[in-house]
Amino acid sequence: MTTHLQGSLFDQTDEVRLGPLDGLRRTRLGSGAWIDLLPGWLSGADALFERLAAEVPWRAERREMYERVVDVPRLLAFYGASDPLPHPLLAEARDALSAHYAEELGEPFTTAGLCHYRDGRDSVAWHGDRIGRGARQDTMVAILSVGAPRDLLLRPAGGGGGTVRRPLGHGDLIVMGGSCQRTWEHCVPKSTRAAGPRISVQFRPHGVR
Ligand SMILES: O=C(O)CCC(=O)C(=O)O
Repeated sequence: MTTHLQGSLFDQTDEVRLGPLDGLRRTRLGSGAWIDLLPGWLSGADALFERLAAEVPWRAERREMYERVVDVPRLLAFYGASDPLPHPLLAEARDALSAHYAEELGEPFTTAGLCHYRDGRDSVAWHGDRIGRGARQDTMVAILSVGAPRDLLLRPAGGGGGTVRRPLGHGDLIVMGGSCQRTWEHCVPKSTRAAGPRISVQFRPHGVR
């Protein structure tokens, strides 16, 4: 079942456009991890949501868990470095992020992973992006969210310590950097409240998954 997006009252334009990145605000989480946040980076986010929801070739995956094969509770799509992205705005966002973080990251963002959370039953469990270089090296993962806000939670790896909660949707940008993928973990928990659909676009450098 797919729920319908209740659009933002504050962003009713159909023109999809990125704002400047100079409003990014950094929060240091500890152990060399940080997040940068820019609410409402994108205007026309609802229009982009509708296009991506309708046009991306979404995959429903299944995985083995406790000796059973279960549905992965979200839809997925992945675009490698040489794959054309499904909307020109995403290439613009990737390139703007690469330029903004060029000095600090030392390499461009190249891949885009897309996740479609159809309603509050869709989720992703606690994890760090540690397939590849993120397991050993500092890196960055930038996430642009469109559609209805869902909470992204962060906590020190293995649990314990405080949890950081950021509701993300409607064109918000978060960038996880430093040691964040190694020393912290993140998740999008299921929501018992009526949650509309959200799509997240994760930009990563080559060799980080
Ligand atoms: O949807 C999000 O914002 C997080 C996605 C995520 O953590 C992942 O796919 O690895």
